[in-house]
Amino acid sequence: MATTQWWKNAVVYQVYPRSFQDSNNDGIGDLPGLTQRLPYIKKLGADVIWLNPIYKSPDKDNGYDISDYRHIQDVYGTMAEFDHLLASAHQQGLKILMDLVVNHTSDQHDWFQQSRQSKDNPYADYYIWRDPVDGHEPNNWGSYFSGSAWTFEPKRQQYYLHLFAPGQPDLNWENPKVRQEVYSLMKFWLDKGVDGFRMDVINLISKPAGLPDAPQAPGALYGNVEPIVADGPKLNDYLKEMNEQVLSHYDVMTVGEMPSSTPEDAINYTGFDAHELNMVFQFQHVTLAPNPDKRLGKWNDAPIKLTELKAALSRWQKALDGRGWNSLYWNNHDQPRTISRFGNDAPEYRELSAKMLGTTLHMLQGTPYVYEGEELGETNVHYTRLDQYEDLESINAYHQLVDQEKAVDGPTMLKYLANMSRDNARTPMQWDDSINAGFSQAKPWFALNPNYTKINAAVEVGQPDSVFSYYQRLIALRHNNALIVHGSYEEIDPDDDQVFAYRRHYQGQTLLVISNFTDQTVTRDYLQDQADQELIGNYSDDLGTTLRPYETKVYRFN
Ligand code: TEU
Ligand code: CA
Repeated sequence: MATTQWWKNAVVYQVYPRSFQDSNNDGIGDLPGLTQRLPYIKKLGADVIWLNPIYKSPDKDNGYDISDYRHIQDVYGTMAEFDHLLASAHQQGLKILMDLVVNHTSDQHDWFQQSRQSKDNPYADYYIWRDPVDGHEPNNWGSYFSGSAWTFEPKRQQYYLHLFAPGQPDLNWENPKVRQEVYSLMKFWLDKGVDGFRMDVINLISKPAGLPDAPQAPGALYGNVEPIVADGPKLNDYLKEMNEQVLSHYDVMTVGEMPSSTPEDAINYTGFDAHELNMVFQFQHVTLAPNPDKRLGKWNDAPIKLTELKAALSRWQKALDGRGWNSLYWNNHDQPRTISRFGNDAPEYRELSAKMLGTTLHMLQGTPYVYEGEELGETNVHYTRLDQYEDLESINAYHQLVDQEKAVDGPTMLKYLANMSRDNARTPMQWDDSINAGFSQAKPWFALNPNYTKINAAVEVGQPDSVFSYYQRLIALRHNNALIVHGSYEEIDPDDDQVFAYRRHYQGQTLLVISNFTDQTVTRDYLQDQADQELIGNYSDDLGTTLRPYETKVYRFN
């Protein structure tokens, strides 16, 4: 089936279901709650909803450990409630992407429960089992969630691989039976009418032959596998087979989460002639300030250099222009809130920088993703204590790096966690200033960001100067401008460490986007000598060559 590439004109809204809307007052978001809130997503102007995993799961990694791909997690509701959600979304002109997590399953999945019993059962080779080497783990691979990536199973006298938690054993994609199981479960959901998939760490599914040792980070096993596991030898074969056997038979959208992939990799998997995926989530703009001490990986609180952020985004814009398609995101359930990271969440600058960051991203070439709460200008929580965290990645990292490795002291690691923890993005949605922010009548599963009394949908929807209204206008601009969707990309002054400016060109029209990433007033002369039509900006008047703190403006030249 020829796809219509509808996703090129789309804006995606990401819903983390457990934190979006509770409907039965158990403190956990659920599908009926999301169904109630579809009009809000429609009002924003989004076209597609990406739903984080809602399948049966022991919830060791908030649903990214799936024990049954064909049943809904009880706390989220029933399959009938999912069917109602999908039908309601389609009635309102919204599509739904499911989250496909097939690099690994839960250790509670029946396949693994049988696989671990012996070396000769029908599921024995559904996972990656290896004999001990000199009585130890088969190699030096470390888990993303700290500790070794191997766990010993006495019943088999073997280790099994888990790039993430021990409760997330990696599937053996070399086994054709595993691939057929995946294609079958994909068809199950596509035949129900879902509109595509976001594919979890899909570029990790092909492991290097012989599982060689990783380039060891000094002194720690923590998360050192990505350099040799990402973009493995058979990834193209698997994605082409998946496309041939499943995706090409449906008019759907696919986005592959690909940690550490480069633009060249992305063209390899999503090039218009690749017949694999439509786009990737790349990580180069959200991994800019790793800790100089490699043992600490992403845990750091060094400021981001704007020139590096510009270089990362420009690299992808230029490389994929005319050859592939970008996904555009600042936020998701794994990233800290972008205002606190790339903008300024101080009260006098929060809304200005929210609008500036939104403009900077949404005027680029690609499909923009808005993560729940981003459209309200939500910020990091600024946690101060370890017991405020819920996410195993953060908690495990603290214990491994502070208690076991003694690679960093506790107070410093708490600063790093506050800056980078995924929990910053997982606090319940801020609907209004009532108790529990209108998210639930019960105590929420996870504490709200205390600023919900001031930052919430009730104060913003319908308020012309709000971040929500600004995002509505950004999305409407994209829906009504082929120049924004299809225009080529031209960066301006890559060495400018205060202002991010770029042009887009299409059929004789030019868009000029300028964003001041600082709290200083600056001037730039490339605004001076041309007639222009200002499409959007976050200040009410236009001072020409002057850019006030976090000022952003977009001009169209015909
Ligand atoms: O994330 C994979 C991934 O790249 C993140 O774990 C990221 O590397 C990590 O947060 C360090 O920056 C996907 C899901 O988005 C994440 O929520 C899951 O925990 C993970 O895979 C395992 O399924
Ligand atoms: Ca609920």
